[in-house]
Amino acid sequence: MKEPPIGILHTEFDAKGNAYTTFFISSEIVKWKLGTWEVVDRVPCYYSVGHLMIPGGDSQKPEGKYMVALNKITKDRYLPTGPELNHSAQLYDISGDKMKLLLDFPTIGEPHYAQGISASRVMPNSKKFYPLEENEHPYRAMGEKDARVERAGNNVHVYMTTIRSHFAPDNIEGIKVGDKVYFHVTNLEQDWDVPHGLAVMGANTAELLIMPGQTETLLWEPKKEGVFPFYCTDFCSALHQEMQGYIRVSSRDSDIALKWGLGEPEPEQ
Ligand SMILES: [Cu+2]
Repeated sequence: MKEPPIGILHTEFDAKGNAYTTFFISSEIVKWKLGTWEVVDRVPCYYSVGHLMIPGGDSQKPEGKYMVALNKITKDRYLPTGPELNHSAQLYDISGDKMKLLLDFPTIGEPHYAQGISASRVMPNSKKFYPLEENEHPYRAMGEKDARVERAGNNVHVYMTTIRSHFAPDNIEGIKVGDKVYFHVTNLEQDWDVPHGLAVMGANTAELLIMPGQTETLLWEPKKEGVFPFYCTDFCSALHQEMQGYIRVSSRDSDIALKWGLGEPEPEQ
């Protein structure tokens, strides 16, 4: 007779009235039937198995086709890269009577628990980008022609646009120490996975991340005179490194007029 499993840890369920329980010490997964409680299958895991994940496996509607076993203790399996090693995971097909190992792979940080959801539930609800024509942000700029800088007392509003691979405007002057500069950045991209970012040297907020079609605002309060660079902070194309600009800050009493443009500053518009 087979040894009994030891070190019971975690249980998940499939859609056919079966439960799957991990045994940390005997390193195995045991499949058993609800109601009759009989053990119907056992598979060894290569290392001490922790948690299990069956999509929906802890809900009223388990999907029950695949199961992932998460394995915390994986010494000697992967390259010794430092104090912590990769953990391992095992993917099983549980659609038949017997559990079938499909894949054994390294993963990072066996979590205390993991949850899976089928792609077909996520895909219809996922957004590729925000349509620009639906952007109702009060400080949006709908195209580069709309890009501009406006002063209202000590408040300066920069209506900025981003598209691969430049900002508009990317050269600004006439900002003064003590101004509150609001960068209202509209990402003009209308494509999947092309966010742009904005970081300005000396800003208290690290960066903005602007999704395609959206407008976000970063407040920058320059404390001293000088020329300050700003950058895109989200890798957006091979020319991402060129996606930058400069803003010149003058003394409070300077009479340098507000100017902005692409490349060289252009006369006030
Ligand atoms: Cu960018």
